[in-house]
Amino acid sequence: MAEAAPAVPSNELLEWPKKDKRRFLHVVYRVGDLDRTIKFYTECFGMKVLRKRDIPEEKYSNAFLGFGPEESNFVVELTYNYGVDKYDIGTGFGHFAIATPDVYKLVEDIKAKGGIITREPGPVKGGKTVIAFAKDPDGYLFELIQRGPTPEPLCQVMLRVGDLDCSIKFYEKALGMKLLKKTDRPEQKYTIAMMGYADEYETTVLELTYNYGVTEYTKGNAYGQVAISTDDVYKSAEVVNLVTQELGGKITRQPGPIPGLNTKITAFLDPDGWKTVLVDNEDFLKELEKLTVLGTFSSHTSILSTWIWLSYGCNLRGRRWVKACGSTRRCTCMADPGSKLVAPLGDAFAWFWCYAEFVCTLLVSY
Ligand SMILES: N[C@@H](CCC(=O)N[C@@H](CS)C(=O)NCC(=O)O)C(=O)O
Repeated sequence: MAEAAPAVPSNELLEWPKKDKRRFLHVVYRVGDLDRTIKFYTECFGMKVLRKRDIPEEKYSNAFLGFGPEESNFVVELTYNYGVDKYDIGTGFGHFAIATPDVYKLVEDIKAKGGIITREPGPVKGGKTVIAFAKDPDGYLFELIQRGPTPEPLCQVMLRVGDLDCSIKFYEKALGMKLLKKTDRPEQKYTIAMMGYADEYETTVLELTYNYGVTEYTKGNAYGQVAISTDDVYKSAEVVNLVTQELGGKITRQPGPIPGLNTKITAFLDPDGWKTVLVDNEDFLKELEKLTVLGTFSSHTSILSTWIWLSYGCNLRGRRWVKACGSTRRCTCMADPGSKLVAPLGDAFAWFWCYAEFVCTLLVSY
């Protein structure tokens, strides 16, 4: 009989999230028109489109945008479901935040591009930091926060919670986050907790907001989840499972590879029902590498095919090139007198170019 793997003691298991290699990867949410949102984020916020994908079998498309590459930065993963142009954002989702050295200037630029500012720039009520709020085409709010240059301008995801102490404990224990800052503003009747893995001015953080006396919010169907990296989805899920027994929440997807993609993930809800997905670090990087290889390959392939078509029209007279590729033996001669010399040279050059392209593609890709 096979022996069961020895169970890891729970206090040892609970240490795992703190030792794990974690960072915020992306936030997933739904939009009614991808192009409209892409135009808004690139023109008004200065984000870059990092990649797009279309999954017709599942009737949805994604676009990834951010201020830096996915290998190092937090990005937004926009989801467009075919035919759905409106979503309910609910009352629980708060905002995303963008750090910028000059909120006043950013607000002017956004207005000039026709964007909506819902709160004019100025010090936050009860504090000193200059903020403003912009609304995107689907109604998601973006807090614009004045701060010096930072490697991660996409700096916060704000969610409202019904029991702040319970949520802080959950994100500390289940996800290994640190409580970076807790601010109580009694005059404004709210308390916020910044939760994350490193300095809030250098990386993205989760801002949990408790409004005095409010314990329930609606979730709507627009906001999705944040994705966080891990070195071991299985161990991480065991920890989450333990913590949910104490603090609430539940695992919604058992750890394992996504069929067809092989990236290992696990997903769960926190005590308020906010979803987090943990994604295997190595698998995530492999997925991005595959995309780079495909991208490089397709760009080289298009250079190659452009060259082939140019050659077809101008130099090698196509038929002879086709012959050189071995697909037909019929086209043995060219019309002009010099062809016997030039055409074979052209064929050799075409072959040389094919191989050179292929080798370059491999070198650039790996
Ligand atoms: N009731 C607020 C509490 C959170 C809050 O007020 N946050 C600050 C930013 S940290 C804010 O939005 N202030 C608005 C202002 O200063 O006009 C909510 O649920 O959004």
